[in-house]
Amino acid sequence: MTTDKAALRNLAIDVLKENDQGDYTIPTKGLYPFQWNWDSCLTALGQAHFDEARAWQEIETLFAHQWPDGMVPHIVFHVYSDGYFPGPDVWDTKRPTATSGITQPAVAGFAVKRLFERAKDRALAEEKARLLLPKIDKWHDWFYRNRDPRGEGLVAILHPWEAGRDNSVDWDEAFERVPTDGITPYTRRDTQHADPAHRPTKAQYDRYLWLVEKFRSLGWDNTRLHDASPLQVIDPGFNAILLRACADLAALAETLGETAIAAANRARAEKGIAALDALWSDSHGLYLCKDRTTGRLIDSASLGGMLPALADIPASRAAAIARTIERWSAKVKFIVPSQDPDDPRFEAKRYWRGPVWLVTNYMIADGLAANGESAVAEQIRGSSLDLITQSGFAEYYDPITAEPCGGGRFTWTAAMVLEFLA
Ligand code: 9YW
Repeated sequence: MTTDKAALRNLAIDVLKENDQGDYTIPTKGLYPFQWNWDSCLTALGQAHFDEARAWQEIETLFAHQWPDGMVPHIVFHVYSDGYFPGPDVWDTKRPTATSGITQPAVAGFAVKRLFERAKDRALAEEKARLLLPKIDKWHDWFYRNRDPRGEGLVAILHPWEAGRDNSVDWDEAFERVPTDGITPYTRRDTQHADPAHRPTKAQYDRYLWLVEKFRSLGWDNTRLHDASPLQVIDPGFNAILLRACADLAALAETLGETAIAAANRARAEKGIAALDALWSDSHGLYLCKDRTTGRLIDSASLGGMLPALADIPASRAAAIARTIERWSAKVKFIVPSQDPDDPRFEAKRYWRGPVWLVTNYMIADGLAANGESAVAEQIRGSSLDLITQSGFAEYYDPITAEPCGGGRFTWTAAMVLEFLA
């Protein structure tokens, strides 16, 4: 593929337009035919480079499906398609428009502040930011009420799909406690669209489904799910994204004169940043997940532990993360791999157990650049664009060979290219 910036930009815009359904965008045709939560918020950043109104619409559509309790679901099933499993009938959340029953990383606050700051159409930006502000605040409040019931300052994910890093090594240990007996027999669809060797295993899928069926049996009542779930993991990446979103929402609210929203989100961010430090691992040079059910840190060095670069962590921690990336980059050709390449559980092509993803690259690079680690940030950006020119707009890439993996013509990958080129 071309290395010419303008040509690359146009190719990225083509991917976004191809997957555009009018007021929301699907991640890719075939494999993922609905609207995904964090995909949409990051996609909006790309769309804003050529159509600001369309970018705002993307996030507005997502929030139109916010649950009455404040949760923003991870999938909105706008139009029925049997190409994806588990579909709306399995989730059975009984929403007016079908949605899944779990959430995803809270990038909305971060994306909306960024859209607002860059907007050329100031009147539109103010109108949309005012509309979204209370909704995002309600979502943040939902997180701490339902996923941090004892007020520790950090929230737990109850399902690997919530973290957005479905089959990461991070969940292996906790997954051993999730049973598989009694699940309804099912047929996967993902392995019909993508190479099964690049996807989660059957043992993992069985557990994904057991959790869905468990939560469904509790009527998707979020006041009950946390304590009932055998999987409660405090993911530093997930928390850091939420904490950055809280800080960004506080700043945006301040600008718009919404002082109560500003104060609430600033307090969440400050408490969470202080609590996050307990997840730091000196030996790995990054943050680790904590298993809330055992109270122990999980010994897995993944990119989830580097995403805190995006939040307001101490500069010394950000610098240590940059050094860890330098160490990892000596072992693979393209960064940032989703797992430490020296870890025996590393798998170069299997989804979140090794491959490089442009969205996580974007967030890590952004955080490192803001912390003065511009050389490593630039290295991540360079690697990302090299992968595109060698292998196109794939879902994810083998960090050793650059082989494109998963789905093709992928929306958020293209959106991140527009960001990296800007
Ligand atoms: C699934 C859409 C989603 C992403 C997730 C990623 C994958 C598969 O694709 O999930 O079935 O939900 O892991 O982060 O949002 O691109």
